[in-house]
Amino acid sequence: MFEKEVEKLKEEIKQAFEKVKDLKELQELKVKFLGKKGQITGLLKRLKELSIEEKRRFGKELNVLKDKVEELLKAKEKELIFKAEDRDEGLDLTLPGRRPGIGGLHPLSQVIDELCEAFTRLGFEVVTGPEIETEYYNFTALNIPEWHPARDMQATFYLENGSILRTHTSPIQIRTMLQRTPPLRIVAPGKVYRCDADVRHSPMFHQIEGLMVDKEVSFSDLKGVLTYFAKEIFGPKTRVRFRPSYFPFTEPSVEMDIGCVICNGKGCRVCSHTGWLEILGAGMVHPEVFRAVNYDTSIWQGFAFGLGIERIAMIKYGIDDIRLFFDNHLYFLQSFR
Ligand code: 2U9
Repeated sequence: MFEKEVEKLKEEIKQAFEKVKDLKELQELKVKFLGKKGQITGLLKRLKELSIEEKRRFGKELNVLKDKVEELLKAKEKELIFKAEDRDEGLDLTLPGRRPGIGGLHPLSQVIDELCEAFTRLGFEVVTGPEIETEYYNFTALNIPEWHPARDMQATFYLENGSILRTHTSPIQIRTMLQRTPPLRIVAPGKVYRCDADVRHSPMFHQIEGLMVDKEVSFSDLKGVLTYFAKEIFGPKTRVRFRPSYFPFTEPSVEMDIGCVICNGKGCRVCSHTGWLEILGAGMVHPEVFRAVNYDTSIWQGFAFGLGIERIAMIKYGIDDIRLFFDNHLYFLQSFR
């Protein structure tokens, strides 16, 4: 009698767990079999009606059955939750969508674009050229003598075939002058290479150089163009000053400073307490350079300038280590988006 009831219950449990469709039904099964008034609980209560031997046998059997039902409940619950997540009702349509990662221009590309746009507004055209150069285009045509320290093995990357990696973008202007006839207004941005590496120097860095050639181009034009550039890039209130300097390819030569953007000219660590930041070199094109490209120096004059992009970007954004531009840490790059 008791045995049959136990067997019947076992069968009922088996079928119930096969049929159960959702978590609500599963909870109902839990109550039905294990609840205070549940079927297993009911049979356990009736054990006292049995003989000692039967009590022992069925007591053990019912406890095993109870454990089994508990196990089945857990397993089925896992299975049903997994299924529910897979179905539509498990999809939370109110969750915000996942945004695709959006790329952005590298800060140096942004500065190059900004500089090119500023000079384009003044009628300059953007030109480019090869990064592997000959000593002639990189040095000789620019009136840089054989003995000049810039030609040193230490400063220049020499390739096995005798070519070099350009140390400035000036060979672009030489090539352009050889291809065209004046008047000329060009800016040449690009990568340049020098054997140098520390917080302020990278073996590869970027320059932009400009060249204007015409019949009447004066030092005043140079000052006007470069003052316009400084105010465009660093703001309309930017002050500039020109100091005499020396470059083999320009005569006379100058360096241009802007009032320190950090301390506003009062003097700080960044400007070495001078109130000024050096940002570019420039000058009137040396007659020897015009002779190298067969431009008649009795007709044509010109000015040229050169500046380092990284230096401009470091000043503009207050960056103190040039290597940050090339480490490509997303956290750094994303702050320029
Ligand atoms: C031609 C004739 C003249 C380009 C010039 C500079 C002065 C200059 C430096 C600035 C910082 C290089 O990046 S840097 O290290 N450049 O000071 N560059 S005049 O003069 C030219 C170029 C081409 C045919």
